[in-house]
Amino acid sequence: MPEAPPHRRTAAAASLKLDDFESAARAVLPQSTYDYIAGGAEDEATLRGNREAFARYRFRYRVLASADRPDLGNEIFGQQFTMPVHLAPTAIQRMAHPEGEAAAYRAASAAGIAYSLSTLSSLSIEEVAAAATGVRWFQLYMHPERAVTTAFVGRAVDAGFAAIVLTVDLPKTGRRERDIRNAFSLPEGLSYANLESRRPGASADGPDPFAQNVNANTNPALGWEDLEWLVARTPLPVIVKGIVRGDDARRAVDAGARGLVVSNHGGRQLDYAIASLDALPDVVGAVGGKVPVLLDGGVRRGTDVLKALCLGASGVLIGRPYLYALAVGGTDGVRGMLELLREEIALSMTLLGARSLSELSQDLLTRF
Ligand code: FNR
Ligand code: LAC
Repeated sequence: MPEAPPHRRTAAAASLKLDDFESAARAVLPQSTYDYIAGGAEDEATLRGNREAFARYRFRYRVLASADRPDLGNEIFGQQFTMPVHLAPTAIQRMAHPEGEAAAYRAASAAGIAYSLSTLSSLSIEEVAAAATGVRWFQLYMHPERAVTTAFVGRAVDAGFAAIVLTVDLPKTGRRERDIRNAFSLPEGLSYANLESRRPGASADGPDPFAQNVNANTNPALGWEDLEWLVARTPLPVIVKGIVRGDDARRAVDAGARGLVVSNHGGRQLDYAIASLDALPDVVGAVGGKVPVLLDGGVRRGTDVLKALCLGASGVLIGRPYLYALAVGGTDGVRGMLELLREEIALSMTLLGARSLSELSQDLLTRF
């Protein structure tokens, strides 16, 4: 990998918390790329709401708990991870850094956590699989043509992906006004590497060229029967991403989902959607421990991770923070960001009085 330009290295070194990577990335990214990553739908109420929900919880910590060497290890789908944080699927990562998805996956692999590859990636399923050996999950947008979806799943199986993450909160792309203002489109020189021969037709609708691309490759009429169809045709566990209700959670599990991600797509889809953290208890209660429940949306601090786990999550995903770290420092940037988060989680567990993740429970929280 070519050495990062000096301004990128300095920016990464100066980051003391996840939010610092955002300001550093903003300085090196084109405005329209930064807006695409940072933005949300319409009034961006859900984007802000995801953060506000975390701030409403406070810890009722335990003392004299001898939690000086907390164990952050956790297991999902029989796989052991070094901490309960994984990388969420996000589109076209070469927008952030020339090595894109390969660089982010290498960082996840080195950190001992899972990497989720988006259907809309800028390196192919096979290229990413060849970049590292850690646990990789494939995020699926179901295509209007089932044959295309079948081919994606077959390629993911052949390339050693351990799970399919089916995203269900994007029948159509949300209205992202920053992107409309910027007439945002795929940057010059990048492509949807898994969809090479499938450029959108002129009829694809959407307010900006990027949304048109996405809409041309997703099925707006997706239903429960499509989930059942997918489960029946894939040998991998299917994780459903984008659930915010207990009844939908139960239905997904009944349809064969082996895991769920409580998510509102980082506030990029339905605006005024409930904050992920606020949706979590209902989903956890409905699922009753049958499958692991993950959460994403607004996780920026070690304490956020602990709050989600206290409320019953088996782990969390992060999206934007690692794209910013990727922009400022490639693989090293993402590694550095993950180590920062790991240190925050460990210190907060010591101060909270929790020796392992299994000791985290709702009893340690209060909400106002
Ligand atoms: C996303 N997200 C997303 N989700 C998905 O299932 N497939 C995708 O291709 C994308 N693409 C994407 C691009 C960008 C730039 C962002 C910021 C997000 C949603 C993502 O997986 C996750 O749900 C949110 O990013 C979580 O919120 P935070 O951590 O960004 O607040
Ligand atoms: C996004 C889509 C591609 O959120 O998932 O931008």
